[in-house]
Amino acid sequence: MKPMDVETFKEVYKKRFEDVYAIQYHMGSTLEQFQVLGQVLRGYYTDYWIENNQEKIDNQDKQVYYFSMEFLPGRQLKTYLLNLDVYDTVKTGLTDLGLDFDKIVEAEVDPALGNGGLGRLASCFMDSMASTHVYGNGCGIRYQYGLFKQKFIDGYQIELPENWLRNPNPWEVRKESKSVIVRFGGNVWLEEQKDGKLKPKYEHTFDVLAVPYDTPQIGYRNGVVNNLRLFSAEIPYDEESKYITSEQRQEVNSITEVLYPDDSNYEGRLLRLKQEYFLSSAGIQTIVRYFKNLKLPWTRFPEKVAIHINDTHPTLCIPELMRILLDEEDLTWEQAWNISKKTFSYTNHTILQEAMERWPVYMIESLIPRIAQIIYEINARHIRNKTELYGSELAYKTAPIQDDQVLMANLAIISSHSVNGVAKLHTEILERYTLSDFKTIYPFRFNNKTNGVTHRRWVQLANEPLSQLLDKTIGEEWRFQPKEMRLLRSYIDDESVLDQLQQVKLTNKKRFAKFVSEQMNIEIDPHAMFDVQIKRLHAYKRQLLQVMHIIDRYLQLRDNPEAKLAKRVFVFGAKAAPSYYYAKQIIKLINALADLVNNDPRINDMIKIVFVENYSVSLAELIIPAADLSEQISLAGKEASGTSNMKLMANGALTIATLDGANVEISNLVGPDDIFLFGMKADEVQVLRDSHAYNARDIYERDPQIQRILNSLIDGTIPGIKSEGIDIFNSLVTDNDEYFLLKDYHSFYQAQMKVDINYANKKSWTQKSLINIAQSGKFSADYTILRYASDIWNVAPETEVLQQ
Ligand code: DL6
Repeated sequence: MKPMDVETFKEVYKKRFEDVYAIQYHMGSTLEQFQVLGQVLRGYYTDYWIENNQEKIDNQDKQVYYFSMEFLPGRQLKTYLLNLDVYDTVKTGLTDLGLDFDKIVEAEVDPALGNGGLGRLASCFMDSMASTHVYGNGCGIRYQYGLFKQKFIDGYQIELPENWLRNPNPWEVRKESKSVIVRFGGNVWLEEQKDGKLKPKYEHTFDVLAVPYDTPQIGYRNGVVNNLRLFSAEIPYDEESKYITSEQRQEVNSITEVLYPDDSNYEGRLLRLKQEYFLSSAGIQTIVRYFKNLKLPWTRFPEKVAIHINDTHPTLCIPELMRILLDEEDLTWEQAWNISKKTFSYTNHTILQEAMERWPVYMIESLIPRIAQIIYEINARHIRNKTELYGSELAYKTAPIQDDQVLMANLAIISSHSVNGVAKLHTEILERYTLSDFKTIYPFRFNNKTNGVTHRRWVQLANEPLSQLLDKTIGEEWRFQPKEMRLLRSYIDDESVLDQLQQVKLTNKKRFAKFVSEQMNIEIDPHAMFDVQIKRLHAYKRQLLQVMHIIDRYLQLRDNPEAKLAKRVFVFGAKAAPSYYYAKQIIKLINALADLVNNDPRINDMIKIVFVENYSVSLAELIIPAADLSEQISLAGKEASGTSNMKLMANGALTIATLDGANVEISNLVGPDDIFLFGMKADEVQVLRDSHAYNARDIYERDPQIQRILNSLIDGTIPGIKSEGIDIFNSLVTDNDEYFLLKDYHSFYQAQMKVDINYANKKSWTQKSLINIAQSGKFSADYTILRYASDIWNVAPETEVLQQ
């Protein structure tokens, strides 16, 4: 990397500040300071970026394109500083200049261009691709408004628009010259050419300009700069567009205006379909243009390009590539199909039926008629070929079109060369149940790629005290090779290291407690156990199970303030989809319970509830290092993987978990003594559900502990709730408790009591924490990416990062 010393940085910064704002550098606002720092950094990294782009063309290295409707990058500044190896230089320089580094960092807007796990994973992957020398390009949408800003008013969630572009974004570069036209609607028909070939003709289409904005993705101290390209919809600058009406103008703008605020429920809205095609078409056209510059025959396309589809949302990439190859490049169907299949791969992120995308055929037909024709052809050929080989039943069951709907997962699976799940258990469930028909037809297409997280953001940056302790104890190699964190294991009996680890945790807890005191006016004791559940609010994730547990403790303490229970701070961070009424009721319940518990002198502050508003990547960076206990309590079989489980583990939290998603792998790595497992296993859940024998009311009526907890929802114990208490009570008792909370409650409670006992023994708790940290390196997204690179994308990065 280029050297940058503190004095040079200071001079460059001051000069730039004065040039831009025409005032002395120390007179500027924090936002101005951030903007100038952004510009200085940009001046520093653009050489690498240009070089990398040129090398890409010169060397013709295979490129990976990662298509995702969501990227959730968090603030970029610290990542850039760290990865460019100028973190200390810049921090010292700014401090020398009398500026507040932390405040400048906070001036950056945290772009919420994703809902949760899926978008955050995409961003971890971007960081890891650059850091492991995989030439990866992100393709997404530059939403003008990200995920809504959550406010609590009287305990209810209110959604406000999140205009993340309110300040200039110093990292992005508008590449107007690289814009492409995306065509919607109109009529299309096939016309015979002189050579006898059929070519589509279009009329009355509605054309939209897709303008790319590029943001660099800088590798960790390796000089690699990849690209995240987000497309924005604009009106084309041609003659005809002069006559565009204001409704049409609004129609264009709306395409990239807002991110759909849901991650677990499929919403068949036309605008969403437009967004999906807009991204797919713009991205694929860009790739085709790049490939054509290489001047290679089309058969070599899959040698130079791998296209990955992050969940089914960008599946229209497949018929879009087919369209271009057939209509514009004159390839035959067989040629185009072969190229396409070798190029695409797809990741499934959910088995929730309600999240599976399916679009009515009529919608696709009217919005993108040529794409509809291609999907019909894919469907017809699939049925024909597979009927011959496997019989018509299997052929029809796996067909992309069923009941006048296009099933996007089916389309993605039959048109890709690889389909992967995101944790071992999830992939097993896909193969055995959800996608078993496809497994019969394509036995070798399925594979597992357990998710990962980047330790650069989640440990090196979020937890500097821990990072310094690791450096001091095991050396710095872990920063390049997170697996080397395993070396910490040998310090399990080292009193000094254990003491220091406790100090690290306390420092982080104090930092969070200060935030809670200043921002929420709640005083929490940093010596209490910080028990954390941070994730989207969804019934299957079972925040309500934790609520039951809190009510249980509260009632016990109210009866007997001397009850032998650990002092705990329960931390929640969760947004509910605006239309998800039940989830919003649970939010209200948590807030009402917090009001009650936090202000009841009878329980001597033994319980505090902190429900942070507007949970985000930046808040996660504050909460995770402070966590003692990580709640991963979804109903087994429902959470595909989870990634907060990995981040919390890496920061020394112990996990209380069902054997769901990647919890299974965490449990195997740390061993049964260093995780608190409870509840039914996925196959037991399946058996119970299939048996139709579950009777929640029966449990409620026979079990006094559960009865007391549930009654508190309806008997006025929690004064802040109104109809929510009754509705939630009914969901559990009357509607038979879809996610088996009552069934798992006792096992959960026992595990929580075990947590209390273990927490009382500080030394052994810290030893367990140490083991969790030591084992967490295996969940580095760097290794996950290397597995995608070798098994799926067939790219061989020149990297020294060890494979797992
Ligand atoms: O793979 C990333 C992430 C997993 O860790 C979560 O377990 C899973 O729920 C989430 N899936 C989605 C599904 N969205 N849709 N559709 O967000 O993916």
